[in-house]
This record gives sequence, C-alpha cells and structure tokens, in this order.
Amino acid sequence: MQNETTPRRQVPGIKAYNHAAGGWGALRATAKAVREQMGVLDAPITLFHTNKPDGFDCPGCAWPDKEHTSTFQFCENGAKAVTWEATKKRVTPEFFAANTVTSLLTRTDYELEFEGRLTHPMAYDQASDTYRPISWEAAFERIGEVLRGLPTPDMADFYTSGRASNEAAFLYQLFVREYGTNNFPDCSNMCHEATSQGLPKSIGLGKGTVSLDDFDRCELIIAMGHNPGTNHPRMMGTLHEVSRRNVPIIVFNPLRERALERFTDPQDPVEMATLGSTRIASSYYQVKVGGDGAALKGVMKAVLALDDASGGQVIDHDFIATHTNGFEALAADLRATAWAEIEAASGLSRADLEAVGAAYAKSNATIVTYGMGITQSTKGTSNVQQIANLLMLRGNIGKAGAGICPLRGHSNVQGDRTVGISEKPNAALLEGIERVFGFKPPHHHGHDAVATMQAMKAGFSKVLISLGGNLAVAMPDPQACYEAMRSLDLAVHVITKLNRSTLLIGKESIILPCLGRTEADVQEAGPQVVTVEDSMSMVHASRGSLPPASSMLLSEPMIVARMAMATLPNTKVDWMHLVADYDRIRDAIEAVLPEFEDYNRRIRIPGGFRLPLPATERIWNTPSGKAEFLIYEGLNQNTDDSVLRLTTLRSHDQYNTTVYGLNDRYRGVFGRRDVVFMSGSDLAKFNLRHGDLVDIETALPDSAHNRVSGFTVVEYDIAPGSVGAYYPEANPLVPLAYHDRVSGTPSYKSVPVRVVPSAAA
Ligand SMILES: Nc1nc2c(c(=O)[nH]1)N[C@H]1C(S)=C(S)[C@@H](COP(=O)(O)OP(=O)(O)OC[C@H]3O[C@@H](n4cnc5c(=O)[nH]c(N)nc54)[C@H](O)[C@@H]3O)O[C@H]1N2
Ligand SMILES: Nc1nc2c(c(=O)[nH]1)N[C@H]1C(S)=C(S)[C@@H](COP(=O)(O)OP(=O)(O)OC[C@H]3O[C@@H](n4cnc5c(=O)[nH]c(N)nc54)[C@H](O)[C@@H]3O)O[C@H]1N2
Ligand SMILES: [Mo]
Repeated sequence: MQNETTPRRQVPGIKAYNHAAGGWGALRATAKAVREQMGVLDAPITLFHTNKPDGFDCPGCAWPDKEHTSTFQFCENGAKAVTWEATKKRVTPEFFAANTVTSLLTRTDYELEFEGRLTHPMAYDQASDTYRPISWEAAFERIGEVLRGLPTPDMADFYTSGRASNEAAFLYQLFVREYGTNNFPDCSNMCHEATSQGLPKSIGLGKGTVSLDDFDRCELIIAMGHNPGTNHPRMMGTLHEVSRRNVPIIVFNPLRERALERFTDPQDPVEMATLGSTRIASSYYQVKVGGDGAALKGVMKAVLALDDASGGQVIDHDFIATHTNGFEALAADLRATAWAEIEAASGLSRADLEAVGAAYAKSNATIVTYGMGITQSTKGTSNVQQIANLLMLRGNIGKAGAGICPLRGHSNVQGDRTVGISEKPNAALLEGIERVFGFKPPHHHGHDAVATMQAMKAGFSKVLISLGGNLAVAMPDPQACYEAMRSLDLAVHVITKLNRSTLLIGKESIILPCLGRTEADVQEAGPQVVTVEDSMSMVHASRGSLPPASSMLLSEPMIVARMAMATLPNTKVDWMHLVADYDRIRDAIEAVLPEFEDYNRRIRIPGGFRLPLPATERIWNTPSGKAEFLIYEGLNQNTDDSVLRLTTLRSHDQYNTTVYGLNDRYRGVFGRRDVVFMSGSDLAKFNLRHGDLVDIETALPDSAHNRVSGFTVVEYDIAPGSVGAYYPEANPLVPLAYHDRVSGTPSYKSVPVRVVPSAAA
C-alpha cells in the first residue's frame, strides 16, 4: 500500500489501524457509548434486556439470534443503537423556543441528534421561525384537515423507515389505503429493493432462503458487498464460528475491511484473555466498485468450463432440468462474454475468478451473503439475479447448508414489507384487506422513494407523512431533495430525535414524538409487545421496559390510529379497539395474511416463528413455476480513463443518517468525515498526494450541480479505479435520476466521478 521510499505524509485524524477488529477496543467503545448517553446504573440493565426472550429487539441490525438468547452485552454497535435511544438528553419546547429553525440548519446531523429525545408534539410557526408546542388533538385535527382537502389522495406520500413494528406498519398501510393511495416510499427503496424486485423473478421469493442453522452446515461462504464488523455485528459471531470450522470465506469488497480479515470475538473469553484473533476471509478479492456483475459472470464462466472438462460433474444438471428455465441461454451468454471484458469490468484477474469457481465447484453447500455493495447500483437487480444464478448452478437453493442471504438493513424493514408497506401491492394483500375490513383499497401503483421526491419537486405531491426516518438526508442529491421538501404544504414527522428533514420546511411542519423500542408501551389492555421480522424471516416479539423519555409520548400504533380517525370520518376500521390491545392488531394481520396463522400464540414461544419460504422447499412462485436463470446484459465498464467509480460508505460510528461520533476506527479515520479514500496507484495517476485537498464532481450528463469540495484525499487499500466517501456527506454526488431502472434503487455505490485538486486549496 505505502511506497517504502516515501514516508507517508502526516494528515490530521488519519492513523492506520493495525489490530484485529472487535476485542477490547469494542468493549471500550461500548463503555464510552454508555457513559456519554446513559446513566451507568441503568445501562447494564437495559443492555441486558436486548434480544432476550422477554426483552426488546435490538434496533441495531436485522441479523437473527439463536432462540433470541444472545449475550448481547458485548455487541458494540448494538450498544450504540440502544444507548442512543435510551439517552438521558432531551429536546424540550424550551430548546425549540431558544433555537430558530434557520439557526438549527447550520448544525451538523451529528449535533442535531446529539441533543437527545423529543418530548412534545411541535408545530412550526412561520412568524417566529421556531417550532412551538401543539396538543396531540390539534395536531391530528390539522393533519386530517389537510389530507381531506387534497384534490386526490395521490398528492400525499407516506414514508416508512424500517424501525416501525409490524403492528405500526400494518395499521399505517391500512390507514393510507383506506384514505385512497398506494404512495408508500420506504427505506427499502434505497436499500434492498433490488432483492425485493429481483429475486421473485429468479426464485419466486423476494427474501433470503437461509436460516442460522445453515451456517452450521455450509462448506463455503461467499460474502459480497457488506461490512458486518460495523453494520451486522452479531453476524461476526457466526462468521467467527464458521471460520473456526475451517470453512473457506471468500470476500468480494473493493475496500479491505478489517473485520472481514481478522476478528477477536468479545464473547470468546479465551481469545480476549490471550489477545488472540481469528481470520475471517480465506481469500479477499478487491473487486472494482460496480464490478460485481462482471465478477459473478466470470465465476460462472469458470464453473461452466470446469463442468465441460469434467464431463458434466460440476453443475447440478438434475436440479437444472427439474427446477429451472433459461440455463442454455445463460450458458450461451457466458461463453460469448470474453475474459478480457470480465477482467476490465471487475478489476479481477481470470485466475482469481477461476480460483473462486474451483472453490465453488468443490463445495457441496454454499451460502452467498450480500449487502449494499450489490444492491445500490444501476445494475442492482441484475447483480442479485446473478447471485441466484450462481447458486442455482449447483442446486444451492432449497438445500441444507446452502442458499442466498441478503443482509437486511433496518431491524424490521423486512417485516414492514411483509405486512403491506409496498407501492405495488400484490393481489392477495388487497383482497385480504377488502375481505376483512370491507373497503376497496386502491389498486393503482403508487410512488416509491425516488418517485416521491420527483413528484414533490414537480409540485404534484403536497403532503409528506414520515413514520420514522430522515428521508431528505437519506436520499441522494440533497440539492434536489431539499428543494422538494421545501415545496410541501405539510410535512409530518413521527420520530424520536430531531433531524434535518424536520428543518426543511415548506408551509407547515409537525413533529410527533413517539416511543422507541426500548420503552414500555402501555395501552388500555396493559403493557404491550410489538413484533418484528429479521433477515431470516423469523418473527418474534419485542417488549420495551424503560420508562418513556417523556410522559407526552404516544406509541406509533396509537399515532397512526389517531391520524386515521382524524382523516377518515367514515372509516370502516375500529381504530381504538385495535390499539387498545395489540393482540387484536395481530389478529387482523393474520386475517388478512394467512401466513401469520396462529400469530399471537406463536410469538409467545421464545424465538418466535418462521414465515413460510416456498423457495426453501423448491416451490417456485414464478409465472412458469420454475426458477429462472436471468442474464446480465452488458458489463458496467468505464470507457473514460479520467473517471473513477465512487462508492458511499457507513463509518463505524453511525447508523444511517444518525452520526454517533466522528471516528471510523477500523479504517483509521478519527474526528472527521470529510475524506475520500483512493488507491496509491490512482494517487500517482492523478498526480495527487495523501492529504491533498480535492473536489469531487459527478461525471454524468446533466450533473453539473452534483459536486462537493474541500475533501481530503486519504491513501487507502481500495481497488484501483474506485474511490470511497461517507454517506451522507457524499450524497450530493449521486444524481436523483441515477438509479436502477428496475428497482428504483439509487446508485449510491457506483457513481462515475472525477477527483480534482480543490479550487478551495
Ligand atoms: N452500525 C450500523 N449498523 C447498520 C447500519 C448503520 O448505518 N450502522 N445501517 C443498517 C442498514 S439500513 C443497512 S442497509 C445495513 C448496511 O450494511 P452494509 O451493506 O454493510 O452497508 P455499507 O456500509 O453501505 O457497506 C457496504 C460494504 O460494501 C462495500 N462496497 C462498496 N461498493 C461496493 C461494490 O461495488 N461491490 C462490492 N462487492 N462491495 C462494495 C463497502 O466497502 C462496504 O464494506 O446495515 C444496517 N446496520
Ligand atoms: N449515500 C448513501 N445514502 C444512503 C445509503 C447509502 O449507503 N449511501 N443507504 C440507504 C439505506 S440502506 C437506507 S435504509 C436509508 C435510511 O434512511 P432512513 O431510514 O430514513 O434514515 P435513518 O437515518 O435510519 O433515520 C433516522 C431517524 O429515525 C428516527 N427514529 C429512530 N428510531 C425511531 C423509532 O423507533 N421510531 C420512529 N418513528 N422514528 C425513529 C430518528 O428521529 C432519526 O433521526 O438511507 C439510504 N441512504
Ligand atoms: Mo438500509
């Protein structure tokens, strides 16, 4: 990485990290999060209740837990997520009175959320440019009045972030559909939509097919485009175990991520005591940003060649004949794709890809895990389908120890989808709603996240209601999205903490503060539990126990119910009956969606239950009744040599738009986020030095305004031709229109850019 003869220049805040990930550093960081956000007395008890059968589901990630009995206390980033919510800090009406919205806008995202939990419903007052307290009653009345006043319900958009429980999300979609629209932008549109859209076409199911037990039996893992040491920390325990069984783990990632190389499991007393660690990746391939489709084609081409050479012993021809369509066309396309093209687009050599093909041919049970590096690209859907193709070649779907494993983002993003948050609802859901509630829900498709912003920007959409999240900051192209937010008649934010989206005000804006996961939710029938679905389709209960951050807070289901009642005077739904006892909401879910059979009984079993996944039984819910091999058309290649591919990354100290701190320990960045990672060879090529100040410009048509300036370039072990910067600082570089045409997912992970010496320098 570093040239021996030129010592690396000192750059403030940049210091190489040379240890394994995890270990004592993780424990120290956990203690710091507790100290800064919570009282040291409450914290151990709160953390103890995380992911326990009678406790709450960790809001940190969607990785499952065996029987939900993990020793969670030592999960650093889980602890940050929990303590951030359970903080002692408060944002009160006095805080709002003392700070105009204009002044709050000058604060960073980190500073805004650091102020703490919201305590009162607030409405924006134009005259004083401040938020002022409003009663719940008046807030709901006003929302109802504005929604009823729109010429058509399609002029309102209803965003969901993936923390909402099944119960809240189900009521929300019921309200919005009775109101009359399917405008359901959600965080999944920015995240795993390529999975939700792409996999049903391949295997008839838009979710993963593996369970935790499969990891005990797999013979190979291929891990693509995810960073579990930071984003799915509990997965590290699983990878650690798999590695100790000597199972190869092949990683495709443009950056060398420390936790994917070596990890000390804080739950392992021997490793901790001896300062030992375990290797995670057996081989690490630094694929070019955006080069995964090409890499997967290369691996499949190699598998095909091995099959030819062995007289048909490598590919599972029986599986293919019985269960699939399209193999011949796929094989013909792979044979016609030249190695030179694959090498250029993936940045990997033929020999490397053949080595992966050989390992894959040897394994009788392979799991492919993947994250945002695969989905957030103009080719996201196609990428996901290539993973399915590769697995199908050896019958690795519906086989013990094998399958496809998308790593979901938010802790209940998958559940929200299951219970009806979808701009393209399926017929079964609509039929179920009509049968159970006696109104006809709209059938026409609604807006996804990009379409919502475009409709707001065009002046068509006038109201945005957000159930959680920070939509304007999470979306690409803030210049376009902030302007869109400022064109609204009314924005309503059901949230726990102040964020920038609440400060981008058109005519009216209302903040409705809600309970978080960690807090006790008491309704008429007594203390309630909510339910969530993890990455492996396990549904289980979550029970908060902390006293609410303020006595004024309402639960999300209650807020949704009261919005619905205020909006729909002739509603067919008995909202108050449902929210009085969440068992009744679950009964309603079960009545609409038969896969939730016996819902209330089964969530009372520790660990919950698994939703049916037809593909795991080799039942393919595709139009043909078979799994489909789908071809990747063309390869994503840079033709212009001055153009690099930018990927946007999460640091170790953030949860999406929530920035907990300014360090990214494993990548060696401390106290700052204004950096761009670049390989040594690209530094030389573009005549730049480690530490130089640069501007970054998007190299696409109509992207003149997509630029950032004054970033510091950091020499990093990243694939040549690729650069990385943090989300959301780099979001101005992602044009709103630059997304996957099939799934609508913004291309956050693969933007053509130029990096030039800074005009500000
Ligand atoms: N602590 C914490 N936990 C989280 C989150 C968080 O922000 N903080 N966010 C949650 C959410 S909503 C989500 S979606 C997940 C996100 O979890 P991840 O999918 O791990 O998300 P990212 O940090 O965006 O990083 C993706 C990884 O992909 C790599 N990558 C970038 N571009 C490419 C590419 O072109 N190809 C390949 N193969 N790899 C690439 C990056 O180097 C990085 O290691 O985590 C969830 N959990
Ligand atoms: N450049 C770039 N942009 C990206 C990505 C990327 O990789 N790169 N990733 C994308 C992905 S994968 C995702 S999922 C989106 C995330 O997009 P969002 O889900 O919209 O964003 P978050 O930052 O998770 O939302 C944080 C806010 O949620 C609120 N909140 C927290 N807990 C609760 C709760 O329990 N209830 C309610 N009602 N509100 C709560 C808080 O007020 C907080 O300010 O961002 C996307 N944007
Ligand atoms: Mo996500």
